[in-house]
Amino acid sequence: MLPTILALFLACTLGLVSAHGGLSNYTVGDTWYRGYDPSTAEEEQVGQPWMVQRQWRTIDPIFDAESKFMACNDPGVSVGKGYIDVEAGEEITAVYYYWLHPVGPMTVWLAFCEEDCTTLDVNKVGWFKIWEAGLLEGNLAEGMWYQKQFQRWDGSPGLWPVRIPKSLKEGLYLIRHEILSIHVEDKPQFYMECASLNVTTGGKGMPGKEWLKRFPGVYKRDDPSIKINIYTEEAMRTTNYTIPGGPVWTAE
Ligand SMILES: [Cu+2]
Repeated sequence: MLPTILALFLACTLGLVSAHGGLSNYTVGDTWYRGYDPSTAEEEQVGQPWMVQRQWRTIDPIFDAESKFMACNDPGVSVGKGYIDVEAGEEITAVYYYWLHPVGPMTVWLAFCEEDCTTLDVNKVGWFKIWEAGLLEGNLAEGMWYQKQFQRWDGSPGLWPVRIPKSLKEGLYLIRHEILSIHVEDKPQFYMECASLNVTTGGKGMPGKEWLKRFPGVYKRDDPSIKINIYTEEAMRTTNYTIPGGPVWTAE
C-alpha cells in the first residue's frame, strides 16, 4: 500500500467516525435557507414554517443501496412548509460543514411535486438526475474526485453549486443531493438530503417517463460502481468510473 492510500484509508476507517455529515444549508444568490440539523432539538425544527428540508435523524450514512431511506434519508419525512425559491437557470448552492470523505460520485436529482412537496411520497415519485460529477482525473484510489475537491480540511464549509436547468418547467420540485462515498472496501456510504424547491420563470422542459427513476430501485447492491474496492492493483490502473443511476437529463 502506498503511503497516501494508507493515510486515506486510516482516516476513514479508524478515528474519524464523526467525519460523517450532511447538507446543512442552501443558498440562492444572497438568500440563505436553513436545513434540518440532526444535532439540534427536534421540537425547535419540526413544524416550522421556514423549514425547507426533509428530516434526517443522524449524520450517519445509509449503507444499503436498496433501502427505502435511499430517497431522502432516514426518516425523510416532511417537517416544514418552506420552499427554496430559485429561477430556472439559476444556481443553488448546497452547504456542507466538515465534509471529509474524498472518494465517490456526487449527484443531484429532482422530482416534480404537482401541488405540494410536503405530501409527496418520496418512494413513489419519479426522480430525474440533473447533475453529476465523479472521477475527474487519475485512478480510482489516488485520482482527483469532485468529492475530494469539494472537501475542506481547514474547517470552512464545502460548497456545492448546481445550476437548475434553464428550460425546466416552473413548479414545485423536491431536490435531492446525494454523495456516495466508497473509501471503505465493499461498504458504500450514501448521504442524501431532500428539500422543497419552488422553480420560477422556467421553460417548457419536463423529462419523459424514460428519465424517471425510483428510490429505492435506481441502484443495485452489487453494482460494480457501488460495491467496490478501490484499493486493489486493478483499481490503481483504472482511470474511468461509471456514475450509477444513468445519464443526466438534458432539457431541450
Ligand atoms: Cu463518514
